[in-house]
Amino acid sequence: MKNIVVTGGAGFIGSNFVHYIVENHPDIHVTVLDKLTYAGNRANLAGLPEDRVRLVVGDILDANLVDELVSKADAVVHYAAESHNDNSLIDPSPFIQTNIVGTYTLLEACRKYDVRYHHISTDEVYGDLPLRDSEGNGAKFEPESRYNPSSPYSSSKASSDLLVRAWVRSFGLRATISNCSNNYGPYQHIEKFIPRQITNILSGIRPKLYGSGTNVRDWIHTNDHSRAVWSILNKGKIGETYLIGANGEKNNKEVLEMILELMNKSKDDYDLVKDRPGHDMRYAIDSTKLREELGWKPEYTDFKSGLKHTIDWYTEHEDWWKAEKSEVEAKYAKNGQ
Ligand code: NAD
Ligand code: TDX
Repeated sequence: MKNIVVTGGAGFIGSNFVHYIVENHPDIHVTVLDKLTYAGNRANLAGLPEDRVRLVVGDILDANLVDELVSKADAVVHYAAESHNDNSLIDPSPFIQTNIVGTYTLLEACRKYDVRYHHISTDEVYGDLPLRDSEGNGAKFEPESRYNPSSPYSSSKASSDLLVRAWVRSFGLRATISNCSNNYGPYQHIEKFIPRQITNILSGIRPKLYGSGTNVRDWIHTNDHSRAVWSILNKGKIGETYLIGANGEKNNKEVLEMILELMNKSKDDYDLVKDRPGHDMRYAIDSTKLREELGWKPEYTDFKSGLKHTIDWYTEHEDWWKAEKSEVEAKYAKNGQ
């Protein structure tokens, strides 16, 4: 494998993967295909060597462009997506186009040229789980868990996963799928929970917690996600689904209180706001298959320390997020959040 196309490589998790490749795999050339939507940012790839990384600004729905790039690739790693649940509740249309039709466009090109394809997906395709019982016991998602998505975002991702499965079975496409839990780390768009709260505090705005804050997310550092994707791309079994998670379950209130403490604010210095409609209660990943079959394990096992580094990054990179802050908050305010 020498030439990899990374779609969505100017977004949060995709750009982290591109950095990971450049730093760890000197023989690989990456072509990033990214539309640079509101969530994509050239700055996420700044400083990377031009002879190793090429950014092609374009749409995964552009079948001619996709055909041209895929024809020269050894593998495609598909991150590009509309990724925010709250946006999907306001206007599902781009989610259907990019996440479903865009994936279809890539699958057809990979089928035509017999190119290895890895599909980046989310644990949200499985719906949600009840909170743990009083003894702390609770179910987790497994690769065979039933698909049961809740939002336009998660149902569009579930649809794309099913297309991949069908292309493997019907056309013999050499594909794998990974479903990862909630990522955190630098370069995450400030519409998302953790960066929104950090940049609120840095901007003198009170953090906003949906509902009562008891919803649980299973946090993983985005660097650990990138390492897992690399393992699956190279060692994963064709046709298989791998779940990526780092045993990072925390409820939103706990995470927010940790951010407030790390930023020297009082633990109750936030607002409870309108809940998200259809808000998934709990996500939790069983990543045994990935750990046992491919030998992956997370390196970022201390969430508080990872969070502290993330806070430091947003504090030091105001120029990366400041210009967008008021627009993002105005959109939330219009929605009562
Ligand atoms: P992001 O919104 O930060 O980045 C998405 C990128 O895709 C942007 O650079 C954007 O410009 C690009 N893009 C959007 N539409 C496009 C199109 N039509 N053509 C080309 N490029 C387009 O998203 P993220 O949080 O980095 O998520 C990346 C992937 O990982 C998504 O597939 C998402 O479903 C999945 N995922 C995310 C998480 C998470 O916690 N954020 C967890 C699990 C899985
Ligand atoms: O201001 C907020 N207050 C709040 O309480 C925001 C923006 C969110 N929340 C809550 C909603 C969720 O329970 O925090 C939790 C995390 O919210 P998001 O950051 O929007 O993430 P989530 O909806 O869990 O989805 C994320 O993980 C799975 C990514 O955005 C998806 O792309 C990924 O598939």
